[in-house]
Amino acid sequence: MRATAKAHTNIALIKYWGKRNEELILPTNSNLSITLDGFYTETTVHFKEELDRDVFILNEKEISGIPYDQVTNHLQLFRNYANRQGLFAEVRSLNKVPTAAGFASSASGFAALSGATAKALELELDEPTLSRFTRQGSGSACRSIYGGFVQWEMGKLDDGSDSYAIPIAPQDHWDLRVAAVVLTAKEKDVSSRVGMKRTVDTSVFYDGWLESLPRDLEEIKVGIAAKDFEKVGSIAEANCLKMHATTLGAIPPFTYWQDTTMSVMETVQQLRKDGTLAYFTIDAGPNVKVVYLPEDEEKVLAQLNATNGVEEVIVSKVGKGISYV
Ligand code: 2P0
Repeated sequence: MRATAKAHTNIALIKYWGKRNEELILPTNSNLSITLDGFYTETTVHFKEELDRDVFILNEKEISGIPYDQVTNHLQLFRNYANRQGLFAEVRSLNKVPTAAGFASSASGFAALSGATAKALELELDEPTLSRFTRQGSGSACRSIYGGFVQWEMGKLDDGSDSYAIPIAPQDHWDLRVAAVVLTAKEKDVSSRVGMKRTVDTSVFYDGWLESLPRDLEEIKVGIAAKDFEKVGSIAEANCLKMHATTLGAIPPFTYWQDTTMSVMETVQQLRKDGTLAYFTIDAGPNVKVVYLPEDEEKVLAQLNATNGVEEVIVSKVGKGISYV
């Protein structure tokens, strides 16, 4: 009873920023991402009769504490579903997501864990069901089941059965590039889980954020279908700015930006003034991701690398969905 799955991380163009149910991980809004080929997790799950507890090995090191608890809780969802209580697993993960790049490895991590666990238990889950399971490990991970352009449906039901990812356009629909701009990093002091909760509970700007989302989502999908880069990029950049604005209205207020974050934002805006279409987006950390078209790669990378505080720029193409090794 053993299987290996590989899943890629993703970057949201329309952000998930808040939960309506924290235990089931149900979001306050539908959101949309691109799966990236540059960063992935490969996980082998091996259920063994002789184990009396789960074992989690990440990058060759045995893990304990909160990450172990998250993995074993996630395995428990599948054990309950398969009616295999008392059957434990050795989980071995290799993470090709440099933490410095500011991508949550939880997205590729929980997607690969879910895929490998379901396969090892011979569950034959369809993709929406697999996405629903994955969502309960980490919200953004439910989008990493699919390649290309992916929407996470917020759903309406209390039990979460209608909250899962759906593919919007496949990997080969559109050759976009995403540069992960790694900055000289300081410690991140508000995790995304804590940050989004504080924002939902206290931000005076949260209602405005929520109100603006359905239109952003509809419009960006029109842009993706038409491959209208200016439309898609400008909606994504504005959506990111609105998400980050909500943190300034929280009590106590906070921001994920550093001075160098703003330097990169300025570089991107200057590129546009000079006639090159490029747009930024930022998650719950200081690093910036820049979306651009392949023909502009040389110009975009030169300007990003010349920006103060930039340590490294890592380029991704649009990636594929979960696969089994
Ligand atoms: C996103 N982020 O849509 C947003 C944008 C960060 C900013 O999803 O609590 O690790 O595990 O569901 O998915 C990061 O949060 O949070 C995230 P949990 P997750 O990509």
